[in-house]
Amino acid sequence: MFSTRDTIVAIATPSGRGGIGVVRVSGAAAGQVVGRILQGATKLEPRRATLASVASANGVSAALDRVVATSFPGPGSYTGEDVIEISAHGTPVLLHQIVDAAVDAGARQAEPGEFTLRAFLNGRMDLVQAEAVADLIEAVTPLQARVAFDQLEGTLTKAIGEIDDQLFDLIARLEASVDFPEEGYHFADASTVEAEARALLDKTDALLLHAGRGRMIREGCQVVILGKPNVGKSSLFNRLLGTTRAIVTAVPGTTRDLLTEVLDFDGIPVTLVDTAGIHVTEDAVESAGVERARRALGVAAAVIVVLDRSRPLSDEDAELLEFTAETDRVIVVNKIDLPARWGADDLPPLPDAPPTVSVSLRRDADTDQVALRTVMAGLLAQRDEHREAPALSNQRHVRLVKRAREALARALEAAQATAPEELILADLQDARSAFEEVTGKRTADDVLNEIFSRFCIGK
Ligand SMILES: Nc1nc2c(ncn2[C@@H]2O[C@H](COP(=O)(O)OP(=O)(O)OP(=O)(O)O)[C@@H](O)[C@H]2O)c(=O)[nH]1
Ligand SMILES: [Mg+2]
Repeated sequence: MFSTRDTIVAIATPSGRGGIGVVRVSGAAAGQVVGRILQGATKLEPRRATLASVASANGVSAALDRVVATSFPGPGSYTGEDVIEISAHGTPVLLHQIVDAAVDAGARQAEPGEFTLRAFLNGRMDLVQAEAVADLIEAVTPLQARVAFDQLEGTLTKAIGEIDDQLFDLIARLEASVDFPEEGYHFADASTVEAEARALLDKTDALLLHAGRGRMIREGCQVVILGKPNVGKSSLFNRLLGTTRAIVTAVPGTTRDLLTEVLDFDGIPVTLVDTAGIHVTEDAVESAGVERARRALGVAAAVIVVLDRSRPLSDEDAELLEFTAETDRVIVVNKIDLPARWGADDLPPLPDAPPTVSVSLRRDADTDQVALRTVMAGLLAQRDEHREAPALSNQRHVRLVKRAREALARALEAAQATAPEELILADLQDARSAFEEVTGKRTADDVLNEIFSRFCIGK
């Protein structure tokens, strides 16, 4: 890994043009570096915006721009080090020249995520919060931003911290019992250990309870539209997106490949997939599309099965209903503006009783629109879920908390069987180390590399 002692510099604002662009410098030599490239401001007062000019380090060239420089002395800064932010005009060439000037003056170009890595290494934030910075920057829906911001504010850190404190306390008492057996006195008797292990397990379960939804908010999900040819899949796709993205024609087999678009559905980024109509075909291109449609089902969080009420139900419909039975699904009965050729009783028995809406995608009725949205929302919100933002959303965290949960379950089992304290201790310590990996109290270098390399430069 690169040195964490250098003074680093990078453009902190997005690439592209803007009213202002910010160059950030962090490290012990930040003051010296910036002092060499600023003109007209001999001293920057802490947290005070100062107007100055910026020039190359050797001072031979003319000034590059008029800027506003602000100094944030460590340890109270973002990185915990001395930080200086230079706000210049937001022109990429100019910002690069300022970075070059800072490099000539002794700074090093920052690696991706390096500012936040330093904040983590200097104890300004834990790993959960550092990851939340990346999530917040990447957020595309307001709910994603909120979940990330909650984590940045420390909600998950706090929840894990509480569990960790209790674990520590229990471990300490158990260790004392092991270390002083001759006292004839147990610092923690079996029933207390059992009760405490159970309480810890319950708390961990509570954390995991909404993790599924949390992941869906953070990573989004795929919803695949399936149906036999010509039932109105592409019409539905377009309707949900509110654009005419997919080609709709009266010819069956119009859609031949997968079409995907992302839409914000109640804060969840949903990748909607339109597919080729599923049926038996001799046409090589079309059958490849059908095969893809079947495969898309494999990664889908949910499916929308479209049925056409103006044509008799066929074997293809029955087959489709059968092979989607294992996935969360809704049924859209389309073309109700035309005479009905079948009714609800003609459908094969559907054990999961999927929500069903009847619509006409040719006409433009608000009632259809509302019905579709309600059904989709129900599908994505997972039944009795309350609307609180879940604490766990990151797959890395979920994996570790699950590992901690398993260790706690083993500890509880051992306590119930009044197993020797050493055995219970080993499981409790496993649980603790998993929790500490979430917050970064205990983390291998390669995990850090992996996490921070996902950032962009300047963050
Ligand atoms: N009358 C009527 N026609 C509809 C309705 N919805 C779609 N259609 C028509 O049905 C035909 C097929 O619609 P698409 O949306 O292309 O159907 P698809 O399932 O994507 O078809 P493929 O891509 O060929 O599998 C078009 O002519 C649509 O205008 C509806 O509610 N009522
Ligand atoms: Mg289509």
